[in-house]
Amino acid sequence: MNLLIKDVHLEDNPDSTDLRIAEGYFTEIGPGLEPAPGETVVPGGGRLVLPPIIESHVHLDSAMTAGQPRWNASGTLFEGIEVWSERKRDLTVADVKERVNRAVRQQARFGVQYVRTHVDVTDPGLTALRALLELREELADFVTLQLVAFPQEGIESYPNGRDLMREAASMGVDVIGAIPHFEFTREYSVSSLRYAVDLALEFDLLVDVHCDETDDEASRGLETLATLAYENQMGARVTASHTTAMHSYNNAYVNRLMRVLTLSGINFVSNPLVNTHLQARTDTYPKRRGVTRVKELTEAGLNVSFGQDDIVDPWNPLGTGNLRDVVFNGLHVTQMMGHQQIVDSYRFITHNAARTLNLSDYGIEVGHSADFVIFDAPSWYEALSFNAPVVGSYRGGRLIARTEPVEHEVLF
Ligand code: 17E
Ligand code: FE2
Repeated sequence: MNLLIKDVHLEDNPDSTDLRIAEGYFTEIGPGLEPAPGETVVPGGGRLVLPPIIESHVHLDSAMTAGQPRWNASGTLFEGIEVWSERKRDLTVADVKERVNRAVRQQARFGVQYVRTHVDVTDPGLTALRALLELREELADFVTLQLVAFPQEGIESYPNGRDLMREAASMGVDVIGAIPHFEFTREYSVSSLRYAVDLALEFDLLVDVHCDETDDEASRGLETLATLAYENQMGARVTASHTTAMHSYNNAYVNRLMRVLTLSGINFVSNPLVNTHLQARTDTYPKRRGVTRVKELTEAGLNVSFGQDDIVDPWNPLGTGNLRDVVFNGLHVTQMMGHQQIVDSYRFITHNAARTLNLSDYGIEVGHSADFVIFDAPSWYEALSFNAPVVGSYRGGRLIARTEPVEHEVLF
């Protein structure tokens, strides 16, 4: 179907524009386009149009398991890992597929069309990975899934951890993970990162590490990861996720660290909702926020995106998949509430995340696939502040999710 979307605000452009779509691609973008024969006209009503929302960090294999077999009572990362380890023993391919199918449809409601999901491979049967590999194909028309081989219980500290990572690489994952702060020793932490980077180079894959997700200021996986990325010239192919220890590093150390971070050009993913909840659980008062230095990294020109991390699982029983909530929380907790910072913040879940995922052909441009979302608000500022729904999510020019705008009536 050929479409003419009339009168929308593209990203942060205050002027109204139109989008012409033929055979699933954008063919013309500009104001005042006239309908062509056979075209269906969709009135945009001055609403905001963004490129598809990107979830750059989530664990779909554990989605919808909160309370199974028990709840995470302490609210710590480590109890979450224990609870998941118990639940993991009962995984079947059918169980994982049923839950992930629900989770991606929930994400679709919020305009998500790209998802990088960390799949736990510290499982001798690699059950979750087998399920996700099937889903990556089955769901490809609706969502692009990027799979990370994620060693939740360690590469060096889990039986056959290295072999499981290698098997996952040969089965066809997109990204190699690691978890240096969970390894038994600092030496293991370093060698696990070397192993992960070498494996990624061997299989020509990306790297995304759960890096220093702890309040321990001595957790310094990041300097090793950035140095390996720099020395191997991997740049944007490498991502450091969480990096919450950076919140607790002393400023003199961060000043030194910033040099290699900048030289390396790696990406960062912050998960502010989850890390404000999981971190600083050993603090009394005052309590640290436990979120990486998003403002300083951004100001230094480094690429940062935001992720949800969890959808109703042992780490966040309240995760919805709606990245608007993540940006909303993230701006507050990182104190990025300047007007321009708010206006720019959709980039954390669109363009910045696209760089993290190494997407090519992302964005609303003539010649690109007609993938976009329409919010029921005229601008990102208003969409964010009034929690406006995504009224339409289009992929290849086809409507794949829609929400009726909410009507409010105040009776005085
Ligand atoms: N596993 C982990 O190591 N860290 C997290 N934040 C989650 C799972 C959600
Ligand atoms: Fe995570």
